[in-house]
Amino acid sequence: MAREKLEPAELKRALEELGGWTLAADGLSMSRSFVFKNFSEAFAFMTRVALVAEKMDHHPDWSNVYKTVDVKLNTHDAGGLTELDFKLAKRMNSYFGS
Ligand code: H2B
Repeated sequence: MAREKLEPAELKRALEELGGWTLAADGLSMSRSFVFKNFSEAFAFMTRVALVAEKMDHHPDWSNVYKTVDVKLNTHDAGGLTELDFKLAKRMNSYFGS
């Protein structure tokens, strides 16, 4: 199931395949910092992601300062990382362009 915590081996493989994200020391979340050219691009990214997140009913923990968007993903309901986090992270990578 998409909302079930991934096993350590699956998690390792998924992270390698995804690229650009860092696993937290406790292994329960992953993060990435996206830096854009300016505030408008950062905010446009957040808008696109917000629409997908709402559709997925899966929401990022994030913050924005000027042209930087810091994102932390995990599945609160599962207390760790699930397929949903990887699905959303993949979308973010593709909107960012890497
Ligand atoms: N987002 C994230 N990141 N984790 C969740 O467990 C989660 C969510 N649960 N968005 C959803 C909403 C849940 O609270 C609602 C009721 O479906």
